[in-house]
Amino acid sequence: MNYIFVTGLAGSGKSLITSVLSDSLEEDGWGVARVNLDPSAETIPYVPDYDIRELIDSKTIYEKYGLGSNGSLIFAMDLLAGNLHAFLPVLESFDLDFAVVDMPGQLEIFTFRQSGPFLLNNISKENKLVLFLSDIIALFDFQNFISAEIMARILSARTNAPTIHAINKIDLSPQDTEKIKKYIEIKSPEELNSLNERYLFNAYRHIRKIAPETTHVLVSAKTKENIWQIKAYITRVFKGGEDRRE
Ligand SMILES: Nc1nc2c(ncn2[C@@H]2O[C@H](COP(=O)(O)OP(=O)(O)OP(=O)(O)O)[C@@H](O)[C@H]2O)c(=O)[nH]1
Ligand SMILES: [Mg+2]
Repeated sequence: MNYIFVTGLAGSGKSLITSVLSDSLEEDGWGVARVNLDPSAETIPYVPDYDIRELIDSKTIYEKYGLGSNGSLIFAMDLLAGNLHAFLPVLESFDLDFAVVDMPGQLEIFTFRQSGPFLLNNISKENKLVLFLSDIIALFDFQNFISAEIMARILSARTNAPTIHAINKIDLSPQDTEKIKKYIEIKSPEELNSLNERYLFNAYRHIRKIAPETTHVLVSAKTKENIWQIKAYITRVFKGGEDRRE
């Protein structure tokens, strides 16, 4: 089974895109498992084939150990990393083409902790792809855009997986969509106005060297615009086609 791990900024649309992308892959004839690996999720917009909250939820941790909401989630992910045997066999029992896995929006588990990369690497050593989501409204200037890019690259490097940086919610702002397209095209620091932007861009260029390939798509989970571009990349990465179910 090929794994698509949906990560990214809090509230960027990870759960909605998990639903929309799974439906869309299914419409193309693929077998898809919808997996919720977010122990802090309150409601999710799809019917999960597996839901980690059956095993552990942040609210119980919060009540039991007296941790705050962020601390509870981090503790829950540590527990999951230490107890793979409790849920991995269920995922492995799915005889399907793809698992689309909805992850928590707390990026610290991927950037500063071992649990995020450990989970991704142990759930699937080879056949995985990271779908990293940002919210177009959060990327309102170049510094925010490049910060999201850096996060996406760090995740890619730490999981050694190809990454799609999906800038979501383009339905909310056609002007910002045009602006982001220009940011994506920037190739050299000389194209930037301020010293801060140039330094950040240079930092990004260095970080890019340690990451496998990443690509960009500008999408809307709400209107489904450009979801096909995510599917095109996914099927290319996994060299899909051979085991397609009709
Ligand atoms: N307009 C618009 N709203 C969206 C889009 N995608 C998601 N949303 C909305 O954004 C809000 C957050 O979406 P979620 O899917 O819960 O986001 P999330 O990344 O899973 O959030 P956390 O798990 O809390 O980090 C919801 O109200 C969604 O309906 C989009 O493409 N356009
Ligand atoms: Mg969510």
